[in-house]
Amino acid sequence: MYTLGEFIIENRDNFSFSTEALLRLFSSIKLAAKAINKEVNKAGLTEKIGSSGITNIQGENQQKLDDFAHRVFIESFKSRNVVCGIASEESKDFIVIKGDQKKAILNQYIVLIDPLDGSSNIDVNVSIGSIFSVYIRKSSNNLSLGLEDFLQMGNKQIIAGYIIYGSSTILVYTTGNGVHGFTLDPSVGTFYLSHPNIQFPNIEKMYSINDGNYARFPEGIKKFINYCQEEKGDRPYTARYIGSLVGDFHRNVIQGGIYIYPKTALSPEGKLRLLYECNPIAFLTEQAGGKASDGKKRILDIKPYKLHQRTPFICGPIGMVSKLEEFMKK
Ligand code: AHM
Ligand code: MG
Repeated sequence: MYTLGEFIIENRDNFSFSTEALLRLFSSIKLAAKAINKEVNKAGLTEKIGSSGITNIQGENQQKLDDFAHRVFIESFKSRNVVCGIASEESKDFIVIKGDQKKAILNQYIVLIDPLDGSSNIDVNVSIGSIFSVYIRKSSNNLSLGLEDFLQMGNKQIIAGYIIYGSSTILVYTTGNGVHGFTLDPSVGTFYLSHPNIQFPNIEKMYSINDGNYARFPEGIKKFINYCQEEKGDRPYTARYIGSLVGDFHRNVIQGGIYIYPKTALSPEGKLRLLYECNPIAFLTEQAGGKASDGKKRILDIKPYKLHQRTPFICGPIGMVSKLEEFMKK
């Protein structure tokens, strides 16, 4: 059984960038994942549940574990001489990391993270996750980092993935050569390959949407929900919604289902953030043989204009997403 490190080395020819950089990046991500996993697992026993008392840049009530996860990721990227800048859901501006100048050749990766996604589920023992997305900086190494290094289209991502803290802890990633999942064995603290080459199955089984917002959805979305509930005759789609993007996506990619967070009258641009939620999940979706859209166009081709930009988000099996797009056109 491959460990994550062994798998990366074994498949190094599939990655067109430096294997050393990839190993350094994952060494940071694994360390952060293990530290967050440990804290999440004992959340009820420590002081770490509940609100931090801060309203974050999203205007949302930040949880203590959101802040903890954010700081853990920053610290674990700092010492590895591979990441020069980080943008996080929990930080208004991007963060510059000054690496060892002698390792400047390595220090050119940009990371965008949602350190702890599904925050509303923290206090109630429901699956939560971390999401990451990696780019190569656009500006030249001897210049300061600028917003343009972070506002890259999703189709320029070189790595994307997530960690789900669920019944077990699983790290799933893509470098553009399929999607692979590794389960943490907590007794030895190692991630082992458990889900090689994840692909959406050939069954369309479920749909995931917060239909408490139904009255405020665009007409096309309402029609698609009706289609899921009525038009499949005696075998309607099953509704499943956790309220953690990572958890909903992970289930849907394994069992066959569509995730939908449309714009609503209250969130006219949608709720989810393009750069560190939608783009990485869209990259994984496409690599798993699915489709990711804002209802009209491909997520990975959206040109970002600000760090915390929101977008409507739909991802799932190609047939289901295309069907939804048809309803949106009518
Ligand atoms: P968060 O990053 O603040 O946790 O928000 C993102 C989450 C997604 O994980 C989830 O799919 C969605 O928000 C749920 O929103 P809602 O409660 O409106 O259904
Ligand atoms: Mg989130």
